Formats: sequence, C-alpha cells, structure tokens
Amino acid sequence: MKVGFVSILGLPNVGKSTLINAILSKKVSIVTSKSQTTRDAIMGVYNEKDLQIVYIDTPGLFPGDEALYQMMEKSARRSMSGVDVILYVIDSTSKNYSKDDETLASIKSDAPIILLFNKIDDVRVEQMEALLAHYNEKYPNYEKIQISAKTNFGLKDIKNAVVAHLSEGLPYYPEDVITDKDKPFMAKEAIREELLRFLKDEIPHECAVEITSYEEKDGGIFIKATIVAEKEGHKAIIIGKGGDMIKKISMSTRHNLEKMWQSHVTLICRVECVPGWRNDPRKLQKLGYGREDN
Ligand SMILES: Nc1nc2c(ncn2[C@@H]2O[C@H](COP(=O)(O)OP(=O)(O)OP(=O)(O)O)[C@@H](O)[C@H]2O)c(=O)[nH]1
Ligand SMILES: [Mg+2]
Repeated sequence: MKVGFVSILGLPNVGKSTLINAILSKKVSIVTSKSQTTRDAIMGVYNEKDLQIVYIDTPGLFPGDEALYQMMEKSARRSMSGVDVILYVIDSTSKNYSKDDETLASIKSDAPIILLFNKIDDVRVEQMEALLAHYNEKYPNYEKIQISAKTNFGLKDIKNAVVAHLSEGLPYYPEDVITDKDKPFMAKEAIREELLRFLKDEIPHECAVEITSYEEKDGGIFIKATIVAEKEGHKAIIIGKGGDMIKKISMSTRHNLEKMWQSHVTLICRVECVPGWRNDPRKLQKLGYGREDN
C-alpha cells in the first residue's frame, strides 16, 4: 500500500484546518474566522483501500513576539521535517503576495511543495488570474491546485497529487486511529473555539484552557476546565454580567461536544487570571504548549 506524511502549512487564517477536516470528513481541528486559531500540530489519518495518508495541520506561520507565538511557529516548522509532501495553503482572496513569498522562501525542506490556492469560491476571475500569474512566474516548478476547502472543491486533485509522491510501505496507524489528540485535548479546543467565537478582539488570543479533570462514568463524560485569562478585566468580560458569558460559552461547547461524541457531557468552567502566561515558559508547558511532541 501507499503510505506517507503530509504537512499542511501556510499563513494564519488561510484555511488549513478547514482543509484537514474536509479531507478527513471529520472535525479534528477547530476553525474560526480569526487568525491564530490553531496552536498545536494536529495529526489526522486518512485511510482508503491500499492507502494511508497522515496529514498534519499546523499553526499559521506567523512570527509573533510572545513566547506562545514562537512556540506555535516552531511547532509548525517541526512538522515539515521528514514529511513526504508539503501542502502550502494560500488564501486566494488576499492581494498581498509578499508574506507568502517570504514564508515560502523560509521553508527548508527536501519534500516537494504543492501550492494550494484556497477560497476560490470567494474570489473574482481577474484576481485569480493575477494570483496565478504571480505564482507561475515565481514558482514555475511547484505543482499548483485551485481548491475550496469550504465547498470540498479540488480535494480529489490534492489526493492524486499527494499519492504520486508516496512510497509503498506498511500503515503507520491502525485503521481506527483518526487523530493523535485525545478527548481532553478536543474538549480544550472546543472551549477555545467558543471563546474565539463569542469574544472580541484580543481577549480570546490571550486566553488558554486547561482541562483539570476528565472522567467517563455512568454513561457520560464529566469535564472540569479552567479558562486562563491574561488580565482581570478580561476575566470579568469572560464571566460576563451575572455569569452570562461563561454560561453561554459552556453551554455551546457542551452542545458541540455532545454532538461530536454522541454522549452526555457535563462541563464546568471556571476563569482564572494568570498575568503574563503567554511569555512564561513554565506556564506555557503547564498549559500544554511548547512540548516537543506538539
Ligand atoms: N470562502 C471560503 N472560506 C474559507 C475556505 N476555507 C476556509 N475558509 C474560512 O477561513 C477562515 C479560517 O479558516 P481556518 O481553517 O481556521 O484557517 P487556518 O489556516 O487553520 O487558520 P489558523 O489556525 O489561524 O492558522 C474561516 O472563517 C473559514 O471558514 C474556503 O475554501 N472558502
Ligand atoms: Mg487552523
């Protein structure tokens, strides 16, 4: 059978997580309209008869100042070592090519790079022509595929292009393994997704979530989580008037987890203020960021 590893890279918000979910027909990675949603490398395994492709979704390549962003960038760059193919996702609706040019130039890998022009459902013909002209001139030897991760357009072309670069081998994972992340990780991400959805501006970006207790008992799943905020003011906003906001976030997360797991979920969230957590390596480690396996 054909087997291999494929890293999905690109700037923040270009649709990398939407793509891995579309390829797997399963949600392994959270998606929001905000940049820097994904903070960890997340593996998703695609199985077909005589084929296993291990995709790795990564944090957007973004050189931020805080230790958290540096760890996220490191995690994305680590994910390109030893892979068979790199899928570099480009947001076709963006007219600024320079950041992608800079980032592509910084990728040091022997793996073939396939450029995926995403969001073509949302782009005008003239803009698409200008974009293709730029990349055809600058990267004549890279394969290029136009896709829409949102509408599943081009997924078959991606698979065919990837398979052409894979070798024969034994599967890396049993067929029932879909991701390397466990349920507590998924719960943490589901809470982060709702924080990003309900809260404005920098607040969700300055939050982390720690799952302090996870138990499966009596046919249900019981989760306790702490939302870590940077500032007391943020903590107050996350809690909301009379606890309104935290209630909304918890209920919505619980609903999403129950839908995903088809199981009854009890979720208790509390909010804590930990100033400077994004720049403190020990606190980052405690919150699960910056480990070599991420
Ligand atoms: N119109 C359109 N929007 C898309 C498409 N793919 C993704 N999006 C949207 O783009 C936004 C970002 O998607 P994500 O999948 O979270 O992007 P990402 O690259 O994983 O972002 P980070 O994790 O922040 O690096 C979301 O609002 C998606 O719905 C697409 O094919 N077409
Ligand atoms: Mg993402």
